[in-house]
Amino acid sequence: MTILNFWPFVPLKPVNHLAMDIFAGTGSSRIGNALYGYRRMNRIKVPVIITSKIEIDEYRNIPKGNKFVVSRDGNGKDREKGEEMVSLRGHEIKSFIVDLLQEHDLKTIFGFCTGSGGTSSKLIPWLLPELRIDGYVDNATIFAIMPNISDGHELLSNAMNFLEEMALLLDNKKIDSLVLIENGRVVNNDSSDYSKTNLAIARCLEIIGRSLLPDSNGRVALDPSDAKKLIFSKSSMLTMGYANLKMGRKHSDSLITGYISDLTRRVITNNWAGAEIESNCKRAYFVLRADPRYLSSNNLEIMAKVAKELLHNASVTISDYAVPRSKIIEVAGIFVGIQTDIWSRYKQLVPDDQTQEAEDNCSARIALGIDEKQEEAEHET
Ligand SMILES: Nc1nc2c(ncn2[C@@H]2O[C@H](COP(=O)(O)OP(=O)(O)OP(=O)(O)O)[C@@H](O)[C@H]2O)c(=O)[nH]1
Ligand SMILES: [Mg+2]
Repeated sequence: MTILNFWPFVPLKPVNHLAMDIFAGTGSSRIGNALYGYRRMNRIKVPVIITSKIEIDEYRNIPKGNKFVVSRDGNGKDREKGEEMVSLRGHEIKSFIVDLLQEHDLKTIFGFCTGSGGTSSKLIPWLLPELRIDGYVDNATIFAIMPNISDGHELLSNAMNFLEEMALLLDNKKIDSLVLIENGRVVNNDSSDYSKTNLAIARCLEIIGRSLLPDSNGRVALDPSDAKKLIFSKSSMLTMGYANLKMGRKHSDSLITGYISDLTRRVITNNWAGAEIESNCKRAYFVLRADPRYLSSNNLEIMAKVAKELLHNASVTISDYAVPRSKIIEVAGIFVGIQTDIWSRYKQLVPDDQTQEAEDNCSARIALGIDEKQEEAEHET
């Protein structure tokens, strides 16, 4: 007698992570915590957080063993202090990261930092080239979260120095790519606590990450090696974009198609580096995330059409990821090979002799002993 086994044999798939995400400092770690709150993210990448003792426990979505305390309470936006910290603790951090890379058999690293902070803006640009030169990774990408133009001279001039250092790293091929994310360009930017900004950034990263995984039918919307080439792009400036729409009650198919084309347009025109990407973007990758009934070939074709109309010189790839019963339609995009005027925009706001001026203003007021209240009272009369 033959025994028929009706249960299909489903081998447990080993988890093959694509990359390591390192989040250093306050802003980046909060983005990392938001990102790894999403289901299955930790099947795509391995997260690591490097930040101060007073903050480390906030990041509950990151496994304990993947967190490293580098200071007591940060470096107070002082990049010189950050550099000192790197020379004191850098090699210890490096060996912590090397162990994790080897444990997970990873050769790709994404390092997140804020361009204006004291800790991350020095640590990540030191760490990634170190790992790359020693052959521990063969693809090192820096994700730089850039300050709002309202953040004040000190932070903007930090960010300008950071950008100059990034230009050197890229030109000398010490890193493969730089992804620029300007806080002020993220939809719903909320500089009072950044929670909405961080969620929008995390959504975008989650959608792009998940688009690389097979869906429940084992289908990958895109040839995974093509997608990986695009996402782990080398020697390029990149940026991203994200837009969503909450659905109400029933909508006609044509209305939905209109919404999707509008979201695609917004992702391009409100991209996160404020760059004129229409003429200079070389490659673009879009993902539509929605209930499966909205992922029709017609809707995907409309996205491609809108993207090609706006991005004249780019090769465009469209992908999708289905979430049954989702009430939100979301579009995320990556833009490769962009050019931006970010440094000169900051420069216009930061006077050359900023520090000198600040000292003079301050000392004159104190030297003349002007009573603030007295002065105000006189203005009022
Ligand atoms: N997107 C985002 N940006 C943030 C957040 N918190 C701070 N920022 C930005 O980050 C910049 C400051 O960098 P931090 O991340 O605080 O700096 P750090 O690397 O922790 O360095 P130190 O605090 O100096 O030790 C500010 O210009 C803000 O624009 C956040 O939660 N999300
Ligand atoms: Mg900090």
